[in-house]
Amino acid sequence: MREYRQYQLDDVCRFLIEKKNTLILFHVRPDADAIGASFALKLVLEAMGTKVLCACESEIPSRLAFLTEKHQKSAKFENIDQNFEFECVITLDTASPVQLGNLQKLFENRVDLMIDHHENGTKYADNYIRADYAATGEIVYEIATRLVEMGELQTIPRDAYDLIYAALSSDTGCFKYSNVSPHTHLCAAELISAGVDAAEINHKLFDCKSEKMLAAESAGFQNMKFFHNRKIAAVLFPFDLKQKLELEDEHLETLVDVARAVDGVKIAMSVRQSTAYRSFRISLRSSCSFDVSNVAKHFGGGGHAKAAACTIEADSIEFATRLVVDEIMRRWGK
Ligand SMILES: [Mn+2]
Repeated sequence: MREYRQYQLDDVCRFLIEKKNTLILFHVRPDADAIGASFALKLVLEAMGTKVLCACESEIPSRLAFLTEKHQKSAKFENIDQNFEFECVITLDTASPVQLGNLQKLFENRVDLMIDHHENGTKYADNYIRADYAATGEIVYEIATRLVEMGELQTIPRDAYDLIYAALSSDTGCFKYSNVSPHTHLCAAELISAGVDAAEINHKLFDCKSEKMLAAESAGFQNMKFFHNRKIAAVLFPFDLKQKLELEDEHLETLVDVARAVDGVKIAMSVRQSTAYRSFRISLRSSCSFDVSNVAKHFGGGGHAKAAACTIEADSIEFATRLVVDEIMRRWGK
């Protein structure tokens, strides 16, 4: 296997300064960190005279469109200008090539630089990985700040601050998760000093949900199963339920939070069947020292110690759930 170079911050900056046409890719089912970090970097590079497009397998979920609509009409790869002659490809917040979804085939060996904060990813390009950072947005802020210090960037664009704040807040559950460090708060403080309306962004990210999302959470609560003395809770969401309630995948993203909110639950999961096929999307959250990223990795997925995900093929949703619970139990206490 090819050895990839590990970049230092200044290597990343020099790389970004040299390139004049850049394609930024981020992971499927994008969250506000993937989106915020990517679009903030786009604005920073554009301020330096670089032409940049951001792209992803899927469209920006409608509840996060407020972050991007001003900056690019669509982020779905097939909708972006197909005549764009990019000279380099950078991925953000994308820990393994699989996370590029259907763009994997096209780009797997064409990524020039991966910028990420996942600890247990698969390196597929020269990289700058800061597993000590809570969000990829934290890295982009560091890059932008350094570019200003170097005199390459006059000032960080105003909208980039909002995007970076959204990235930080999103990946820390509004600064609640254990990945939050003093550095995360210091970044957030600087962003707020620069004029970010934290209350407004957090309201949009966390407090308001569409009626469809709430309908999904309510149905998910009715469909919760407990294991291991109620220390493990799983919300099962089969395809027929999704159809019955006329929901899209993006409405099912907070289901795992329902399981996580139950008093006494240490490991929460959601098991989502988004099509009629026997394929199940598993989201895992840990509220204890148990590392769920190893479980996700066992099934070909990945993530962080406290939040991870994978996709499983199984004959039924119950069986898919059982497979994951068994794998958790096998590792529990080891
Ligand atoms: Mn992230």
